[in-house]
Amino acid sequence: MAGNRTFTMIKPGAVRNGHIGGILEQICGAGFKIVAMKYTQLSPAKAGEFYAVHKERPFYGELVEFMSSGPIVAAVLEKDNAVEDFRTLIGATNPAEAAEGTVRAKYATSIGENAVHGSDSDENAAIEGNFHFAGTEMF
Ligand code: FUP
Repeated sequence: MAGNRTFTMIKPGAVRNGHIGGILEQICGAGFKIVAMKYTQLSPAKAGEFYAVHKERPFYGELVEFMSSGPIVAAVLEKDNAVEDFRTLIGATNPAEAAEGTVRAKYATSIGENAVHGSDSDENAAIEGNFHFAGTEMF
């Protein structure tokens, strides 16, 4: 059965470009409820840990540098079929391939700086939410 929570980050590039408000409006307008949220900055070590699955990929170093380069908005979101519906809302990893109107089509500047993260499974949504939030910070 599909779960009802996903985890997202508004990445440093989108924050720098002034898109926090626009992105949150699109997310909430699509029916997602905010269960947890914080404005924070990842250390390189934390960013490296979050993206450890990509450790052997050529872009890993740049990814860690970018994700720790400035503040992010981290959030846990709730909706029926949250993981899949959120990935549809944000569009393809590469904004050049993202469907028109998706968050990445509107706000991402490149595949490496692609505006937002969205969990890719219910299992990872739970792991990623717990990585950023204590139980007392989720409502
Ligand atoms: P997604 O699930 O859409 O966030 O995509 P991935 O898990 O495949 O990638 C995670 C992050 O790695 C992307 F958001 C950006 C970075 N990445 C690159 O920089 N280059 C690539 O070719 C693929 C991913």
